[in-house]
Amino acid sequence: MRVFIDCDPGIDDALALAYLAADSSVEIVGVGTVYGNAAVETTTDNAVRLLRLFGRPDVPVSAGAARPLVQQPRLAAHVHGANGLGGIEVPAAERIDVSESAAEALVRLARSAPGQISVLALGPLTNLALALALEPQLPQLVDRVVVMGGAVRVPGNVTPWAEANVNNDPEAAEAVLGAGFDLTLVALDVTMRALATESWLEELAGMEGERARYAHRFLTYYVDWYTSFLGQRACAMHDPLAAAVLLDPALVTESVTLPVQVELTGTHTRGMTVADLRTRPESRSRAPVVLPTAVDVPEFLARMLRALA
Ligand SMILES: [Ca+2]
Repeated sequence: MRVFIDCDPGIDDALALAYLAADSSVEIVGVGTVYGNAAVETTTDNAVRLLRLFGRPDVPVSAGAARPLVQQPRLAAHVHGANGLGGIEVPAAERIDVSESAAEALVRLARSAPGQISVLALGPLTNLALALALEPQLPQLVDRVVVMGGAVRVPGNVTPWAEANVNNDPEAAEAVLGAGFDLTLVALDVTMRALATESWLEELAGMEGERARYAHRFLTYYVDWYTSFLGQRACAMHDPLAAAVLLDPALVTESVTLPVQVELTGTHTRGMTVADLRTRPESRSRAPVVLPTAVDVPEFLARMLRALA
């Protein structure tokens, strides 16, 4: 499988990178970065460091958008730390010289191998929206797109209604959800149930090797923040779950297929993902996306541990 990863590392982004990097059947054709969990300069530097840490130093990293299409950026230093990785210093790595933006890189790669490249989007969707503006045929040129984002039939996280990636650039998310991609939306509907629990973290703590050690340090920081949110010592594995669903759709045990739009003008609900729940396809307002509603969480967590071994 050939994958382009667009991300804002980010602690859970780091785990998603580890998950994909550990699978020798995955060719990571490029990584794009975007503001989100930290500023884009930081997420770019983190992506370069993490790819080296996880054994993929040859993957080119293209810096992407520094801000959303319309609104001002809101960074998540309170969740991911000032350096985006919980203050944990990952060894510096040399960055391959890349002159293209993330959007330009994605368009070039998609045009060069029509139908062969899958996209994993783990941050605000600004780069994908910019790529669509450059190449309106992008939905036909890429294979599958898996997006971590949205909260369709559950509460939001950054607002009562909105999930962070969508809320960080609602206009971009709306463009991507309406573009006609073969798209799976790994939303809070499932990620908030894919929790790394205390016993899982203990198992990780007992593992040897650099990857496991770093992952445990990142997650310890993340869990400290999440504990106040969840009321238990655990954290939601948003981005790695999206990576796992991309590699193996069979991890999804239940899903619905429905059109999803993003609220752009609501007084309280801007950034909310709004689904058309009507069951008659002919009444639908736009092309549907796949929304997983249940996943095999124990199997996913077992695979995550194996990826870090
Ligand atoms: Ca992310």
